[in-house]
Amino acid sequence: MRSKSVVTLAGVAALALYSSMAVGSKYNFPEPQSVIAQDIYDQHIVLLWICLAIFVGVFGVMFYSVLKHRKSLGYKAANFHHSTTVEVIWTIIPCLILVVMALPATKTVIAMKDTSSPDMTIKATGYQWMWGYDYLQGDGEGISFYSKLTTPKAQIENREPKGENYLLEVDNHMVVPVGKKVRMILTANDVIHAWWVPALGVKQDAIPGFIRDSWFTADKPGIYRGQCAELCGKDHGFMPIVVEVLEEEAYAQWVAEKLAGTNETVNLAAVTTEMVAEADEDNAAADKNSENN
Ligand SMILES: [Cu+2]
Repeated sequence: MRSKSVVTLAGVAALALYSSMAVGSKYNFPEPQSVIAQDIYDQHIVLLWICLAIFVGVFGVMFYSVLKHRKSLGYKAANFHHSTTVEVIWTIIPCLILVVMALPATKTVIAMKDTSSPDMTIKATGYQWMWGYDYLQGDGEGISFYSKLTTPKAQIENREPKGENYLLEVDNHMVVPVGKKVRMILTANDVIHAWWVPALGVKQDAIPGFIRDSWFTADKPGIYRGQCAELCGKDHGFMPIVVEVLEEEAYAQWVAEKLAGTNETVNLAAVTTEMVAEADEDNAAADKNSENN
């Protein structure tokens, strides 16, 4: 009877664990949307099962030993304090487990650092407390903007119910095309921040005075949200990251609109310069006239 309830309990626990591992469960990682994120996700699940096996093994042996060999059953304790064989075994087995875990992890870390031949390059700069994006190379080159939190203060101060993307919404999304290798160059303007978008498998510190890089290729169009992941001051929790992945055509349109907007500003600047130059000429002429007079 007792063993039956233990088995039932173990079954329920395993089922709960398994369902929490399901893709889309709120207890699990977000659904991976890039090769690297998928790698990280798969390894996470495998490692979790290995941890579970170790947990069950170690605690199983421990509880079995404690219960079966207790004094009330009349068990007489053995009297020894050294066993080279056992010590060698409990050193070698964990070493092997670590090696088995480290091999795929190292492969993924190396792949994460391979930022060679990207389709486009974007620089993200961390500021207290927002992100700046500069499209340095590839489609969209020349685009540059800031990205700031848009969650209303009333929600933060509990005067209004919190929205669906509470503290994970910004005014300007970082927009990229689907299926293209995007190299992210990361730096910061003041203190250390970190650019972290879990669904895309990118997490990299942004350090003032240094350039770090990472990359991702988004598998599917969509909106992926992340946060600054390095404690950077009082508004650390208020500088989210929103990456919007678009189909190639929609991306081209976004670039065209964005660049047209930039050109307008440039044209305005040119007009202003012209006006200043004209005014200067007028002034010079007036000066000359007054000199002549
Ligand atoms: Cu930050």
